[in-house]
Amino acid sequence: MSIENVISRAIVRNFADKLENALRLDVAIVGGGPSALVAARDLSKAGLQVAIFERKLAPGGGTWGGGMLFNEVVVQQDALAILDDFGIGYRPIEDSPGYYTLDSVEMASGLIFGAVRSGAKIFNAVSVEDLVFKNGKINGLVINWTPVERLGMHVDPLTVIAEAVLDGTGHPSELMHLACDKAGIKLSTPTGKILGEKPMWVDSGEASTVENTREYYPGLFACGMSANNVNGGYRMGPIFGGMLMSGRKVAGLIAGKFQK
Ligand code: 48F
Repeated sequence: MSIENVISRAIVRNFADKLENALRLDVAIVGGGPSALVAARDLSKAGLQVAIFERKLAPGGGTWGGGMLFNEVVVQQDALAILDDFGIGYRPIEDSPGYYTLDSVEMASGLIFGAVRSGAKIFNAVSVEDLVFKNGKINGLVINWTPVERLGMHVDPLTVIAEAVLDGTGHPSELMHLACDKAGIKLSTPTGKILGEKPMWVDSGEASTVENTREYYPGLFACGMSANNVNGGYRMGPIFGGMLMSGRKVAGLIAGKFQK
């Protein structure tokens, strides 16, 4: 067999294996931003079968660009243990005890590497276009290639079944919108609907990102900016401790359900 065939066959077979193994998951995560990557690592370490489906070619979400493309971000003391778990470095900010800065490229690549190394699978360039909703419970995802979505090609999707689905889609809360608008689900918010993100207030937004991280309907969880948007929290800009702690919190909540 020619080397050209060896390369192509190995890629096709291994990708097919990877995708086939992900058709039935413990936890299906949508979006590969910082909160989702922390959740994926923690859930895999807890022994659960986890995959992330990320629309873009490069996972990492809003991490790469730092603040206004200055590729540094800030974290607070409470989140340092998570950075340590991933082996990501940071430096104290002079005159501001409790706050640290780090290279956003190191953070994005470190979170991705940590999630994959823990056993989570990442399917990049894959968009989640719908939910599986059976017997009053969210049961999985409907996926398609991002280029198919972008070009508006009339191509039917494939389906992934999962015990728990995590909306890590960031500001748009895409799964929560699908749940409300298409499945007619009442979320466990004061109105049953998405409350919507409020303007910038860093301290409040950081705290509410973690507080708002939870299950909003049987089988449907939210983390990171998606959770904050669903439950009406303030935005916080390029400080990432809340995102990291949200990922850790949701992993604990989901893992706890599997232990019952
Ligand atoms: O927004 P994002 O980085 O998620 P996050 O963990 O972190 C938010 C911060 O980056 C930042 C912030 C911190 O101060 O406010 O915004 O909440 O990443 C969300 C990811 O989800 C992907 C999207 O491409 C991005 O990488 N995504 C969104 N919708 C879909 C999706 C979808 N339908 N299918 C697949 N991926």
